Amino acid sequence: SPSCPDGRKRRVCYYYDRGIAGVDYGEDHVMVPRRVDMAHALIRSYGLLGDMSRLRTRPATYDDIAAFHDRGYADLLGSLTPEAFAAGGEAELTARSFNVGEPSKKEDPRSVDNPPIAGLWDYCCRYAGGSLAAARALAAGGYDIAINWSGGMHHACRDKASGFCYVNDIVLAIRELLAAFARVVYVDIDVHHGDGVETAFVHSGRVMTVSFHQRTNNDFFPKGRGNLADVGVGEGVYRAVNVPLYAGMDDEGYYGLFQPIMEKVMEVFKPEAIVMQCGGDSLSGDRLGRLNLSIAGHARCVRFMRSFDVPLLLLGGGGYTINHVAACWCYETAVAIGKEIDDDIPQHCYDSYYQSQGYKLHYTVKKNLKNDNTNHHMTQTKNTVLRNLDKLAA
Ligand code: ZL4
Ligand code: CA
Ligand code: ZN
Repeated sequence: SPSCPDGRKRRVCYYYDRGIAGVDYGEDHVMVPRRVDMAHALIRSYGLLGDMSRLRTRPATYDDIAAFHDRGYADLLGSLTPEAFAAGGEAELTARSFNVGEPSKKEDPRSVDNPPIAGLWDYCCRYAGGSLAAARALAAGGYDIAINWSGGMHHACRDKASGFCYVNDIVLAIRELLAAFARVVYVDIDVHHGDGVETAFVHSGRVMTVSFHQRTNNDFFPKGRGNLADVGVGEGVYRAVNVPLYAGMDDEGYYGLFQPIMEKVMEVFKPEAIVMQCGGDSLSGDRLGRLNLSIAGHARCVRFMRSFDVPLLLLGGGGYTINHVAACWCYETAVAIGKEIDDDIPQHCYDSYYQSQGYKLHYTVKKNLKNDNTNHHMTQTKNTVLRNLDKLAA
């Protein structure tokens, strides 16, 4: 059972790089890196910066990135410019072969998940550098919790971009942790399946990956991934855990799965470090996700993982209603520190973004949204996962 009172203070370090806020995926793209700047501005306005050390670090290097990624793909990321892409020819063809700038509808160049953005390599090196520095801070033992809200890009593959993600900072950070810790658990509460991370460690006996996500039957991304029956391969059998959920999932149902499953994971796998991807697209009212979590419900999962008093790396991820995401990550920063913060958002540079939620951190979730998760489905899912985990118990 959890071993440390919630209220106890933890040594927390925090990575923030202002160079990420200006990154532009395109005028009407749903991914808005400025949300990390909004979260940072909130964190500062609540006075939380004084309770954490700021992680200053160099951006990741080519070699850091090529430790996991294919060199041909890293070379493409390092050399591609929007101008070269637009000029067509070899640059465009190469980029598209790595799923960068590849439109889903041939005739609509805007229908691109992974655009050839200006400053792409710099962006990747900064968010990946933050996750690597955070992992190193935990490995060195100087901190209990490390935070990088600009990281959590869980879909990036060894040799291609996917789902707005170019470099998989999570895989890089876990590899770094494995140099110091025998076993690492990865838990992913983004509304999408953490496919890139699961694939990277699907054979590993030292990394357990757990994803809670909206079901990916036909329409939801990434198609065909994250089924209850996907449990890992070889040494990794029963070390991949997938918890598919239907639309409309509320706080109570979510925690009713999260708490017993993660408690069992901690009991049978005994990880020495935890990496948590805190994608804010599982929140109620997200532009892409259809779950119905409140900020309190989302953060309760963070508080639960914190309670084990095992080195904890907190990362961002998705989140497409940017005022909700920024409020959520600010609140979760306070949870990490172990400090209560007021519901009234202090006056600061972005406060007009919070008008629609009455300038409150904890906005109200949808009351009339149908919850498609039946008690039967949730019980079945929980029991199947717990039975699989039992097979790992000695
Ligand atoms: C958009 O409005 O399911 C991109 C992407 C750009 C601008 C205008 C173009 C409109 C939603 C998404 C057409 C967009 C069509 N613009 C996008 C199979 C798809 C091919 C691309 O949170 N079209 C692909 C990826 C997912 C698909 C989700 C989640 C990341 C994370 C971690 C990645 N891709 C169908 C969709 C828009 C856009 C509006 C979009 N893309 C929604 N879902 C996807 O897990 C960071
Ligand atoms: Ca997930
Ligand atoms: Zn997502």
